[in-house]
Amino acid sequence: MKTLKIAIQKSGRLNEKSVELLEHCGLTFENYKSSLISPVSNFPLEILFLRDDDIPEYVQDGIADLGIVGENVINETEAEVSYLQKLGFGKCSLKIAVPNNNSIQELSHLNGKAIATTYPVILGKFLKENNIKADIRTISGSVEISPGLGLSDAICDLVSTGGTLKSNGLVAFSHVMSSEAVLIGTKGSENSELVKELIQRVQSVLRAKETKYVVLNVNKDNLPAIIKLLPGVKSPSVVPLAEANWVAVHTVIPEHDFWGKISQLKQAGAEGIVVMPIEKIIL
Ligand code: PRT
Ligand code: ZN
Repeated sequence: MKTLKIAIQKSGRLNEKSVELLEHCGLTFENYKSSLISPVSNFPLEILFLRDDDIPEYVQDGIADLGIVGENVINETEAEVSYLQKLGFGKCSLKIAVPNNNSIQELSHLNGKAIATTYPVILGKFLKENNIKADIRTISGSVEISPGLGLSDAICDLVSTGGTLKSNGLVAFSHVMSSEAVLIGTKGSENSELVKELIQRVQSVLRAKETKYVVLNVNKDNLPAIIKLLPGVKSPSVVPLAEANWVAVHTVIPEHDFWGKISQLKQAGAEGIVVMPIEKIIL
């Protein structure tokens, strides 16, 4: 059977979460900082540890069958790959920012100005789409200090918390793209049975992260009201308790409306609510 290769970032912001995701998929491998390639002992897969910038092209050319990388890097390299699954981490936005109190406050003000970035391809397309003629200055890092040094009027860079912009006296005024880590594959790789199996495992881990397992006790009189509040995977399991007329309800609750749902359950008579993380949900 063919052994697949998956490329992940060797070190940096996506490394830890990528390794964690593969481990949660039940894959066993050594994660030595020094290794460039690590075989998985319980699945026909090898993990390649690379610079994130190289991952899209390795996957496009089939040197790796799969990769985990930010959408920003895929778009910048313009690699022809299949998007297999968004992964929900490494979230950030590519934004255009200018020094505080600057006269540049809308896109048209960028005409004739210099913008420093490490994303010349994405920025170039964005400016073209918006009919702006600006001078793109491609630099390899520390973009945020370039206006202060007089190298540019504006910057185009990734923002997550906004702390870096703030501490450099910059303010964002235009959103270029949103990005998160994605699982990509060589075009056509999605038809391979092994790749399908891996995607299924990844999806079951992601689904589990989005939900919590909840057990609560309730008097039978209040059970109909509680059940109405619980969508569950199918319907909740109801287990009798030693105390007469009381039952335990087992269900899953989506993470996004978790606290709202818990307070509704309490109001409807739920007691002794226990909440547990879920490892996987296999549908
Ligand atoms: O060595 P290698 O080439 O592999 O890594 P790298 O240094 O090129 O990338 P790395 O590890 O910094 O980032 C990897 C990926 O993480 C990026 O391609 C994005 O997809 C994603 N990501 C998410 C981010 C950020 N958030 C982020 N905030 N990448 C970079 N930043 C930087 C940004 O450039 C700026 O300097 O963080 C600063 C801003 O952060 P805030 O929180 O102050 O706004
Ligand atoms: Zn990089």
